[in-house]
Amino acid sequence: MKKSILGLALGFSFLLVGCKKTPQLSEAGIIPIPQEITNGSGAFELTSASGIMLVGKSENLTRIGEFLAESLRKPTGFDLPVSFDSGEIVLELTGSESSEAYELEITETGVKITSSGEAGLFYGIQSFLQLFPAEVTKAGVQSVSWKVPAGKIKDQPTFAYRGSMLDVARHFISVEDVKFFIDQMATYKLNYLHLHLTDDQGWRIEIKSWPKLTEIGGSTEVGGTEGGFYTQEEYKELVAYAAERFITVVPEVDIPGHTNSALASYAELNPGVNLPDGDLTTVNKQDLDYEMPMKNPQASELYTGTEVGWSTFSSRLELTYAFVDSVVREISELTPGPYFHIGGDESHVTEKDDYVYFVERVQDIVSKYGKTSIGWDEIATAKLLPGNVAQFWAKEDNAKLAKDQGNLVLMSPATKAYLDMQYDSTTRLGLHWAAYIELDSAYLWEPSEFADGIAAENILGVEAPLWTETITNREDINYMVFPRLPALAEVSWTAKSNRNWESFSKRVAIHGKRWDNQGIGFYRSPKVNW
Ligand code: TNX
Repeated sequence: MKKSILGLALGFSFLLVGCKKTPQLSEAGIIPIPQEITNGSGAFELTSASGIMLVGKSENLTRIGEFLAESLRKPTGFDLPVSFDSGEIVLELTGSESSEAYELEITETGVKITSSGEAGLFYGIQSFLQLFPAEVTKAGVQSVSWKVPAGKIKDQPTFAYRGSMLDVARHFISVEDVKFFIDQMATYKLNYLHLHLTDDQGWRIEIKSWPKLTEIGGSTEVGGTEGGFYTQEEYKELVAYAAERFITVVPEVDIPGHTNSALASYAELNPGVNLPDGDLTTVNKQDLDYEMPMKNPQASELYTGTEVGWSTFSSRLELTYAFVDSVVREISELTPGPYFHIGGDESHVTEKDDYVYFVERVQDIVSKYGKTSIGWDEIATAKLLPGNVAQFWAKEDNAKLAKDQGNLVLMSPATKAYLDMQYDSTTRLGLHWAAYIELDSAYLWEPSEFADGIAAENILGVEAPLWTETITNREDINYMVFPRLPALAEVSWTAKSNRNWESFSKRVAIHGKRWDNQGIGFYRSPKVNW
């Protein structure tokens, strides 16, 4: 008798484990949390008979439908045909705008995602995918019941620019690893990938008119290991891969400081000295006559350390601008997006006047090639062209200078948004010059209240940069990025009134299972009940 009761109890609990209850839509764990969620009753179940129906006119509609189908075919093993004829999952494009807003409606009999823009449709798909059981992210066909909770979502982003940056200069990051990162960005509805392509330690993008940049300047990286670079074909491949996920690449060439890799590649970019009598060993900067033909310019040594602020281009050397012109032209030709990032940070050895002169001339070059300049906040000490953007990372005064000139600010405060900052004093990777950034700290801030005098209308958006002095591969990236990138994505997508740490910490735990399924070794923050 006792035995059979025990057997019954055991059987019952197995049954409970076997058929996990579908949560309510509002509890399903979407990140970033949508602006409006209404729970429905019951659930929609995807089966081998399910299909995707497209409604609307756009060349890209089939591709967007296929993106959803492919994401679901892999774990379910279902056919999921995509057509304009039938299917209970409807993707409806109602306009031809660039709208990122969408609606998602789920009933027991069907699913409908509607937007007036392709990007909005894509974001509706991302929310929908997050509603499936965590096995949806596992490799190989999984046997679970593919239910999503019924209800309605109405959603749209708060900020237009929601980005992340990879520093591929300090350590080179392979095309495959950048693509993996792009996939993760897409999940969290981020739409700008800033690639920090050049720095003292490496030049990572092929420039056909200046080939030694990658031959020499791309050959090493921090620590002295072998470097690497993207050919123009590879860069285009990244741009296209990102674009398919509604992510725009922002290329950065960091100038006039952080330029040792270029100065090591081409001697003539270095200030030569006109030695009056041939054997002066030290020359004051004031004595240099930049307009004169140079004698004895020396290429610098390749650098594999991590100091900053010690290199600079020669601001009064005409060749500098011929060089910048070629680089901006070649990269702009490969970049359909509107922005070109000119760096401009930590030029500690550039004279103030030279710096301002340089930034102003470079903005003109960028604008000549049809792009809008973004630069680190220091560029606001120069006169900014209308529309150009200052990326705030350290100095509120610089952000204010940008605002006072009528320019927008991109918010990347190092104490909140820097993904290379350690979580705490025991973190094995990363730096801590700005702060230790635990998950709750990365989550609990509001861009429009962070810097004195910088309000929502002065802000283009939010970007989370990952500097790679200590980061060498995908595993390291994953550890620093998860779970903070989703926190920052929610800060940039969801209005402050809808954000809540308790709710986020519960939702992020659900995502932890998805990361485990993808082999993402994330930081198990003690602030979360994983
Ligand atoms: C400051 S942030 C830098 C980078 C470093 C980073 C490390 C900025 C514009 N410059 O050169 O990699 O700190 O956290």
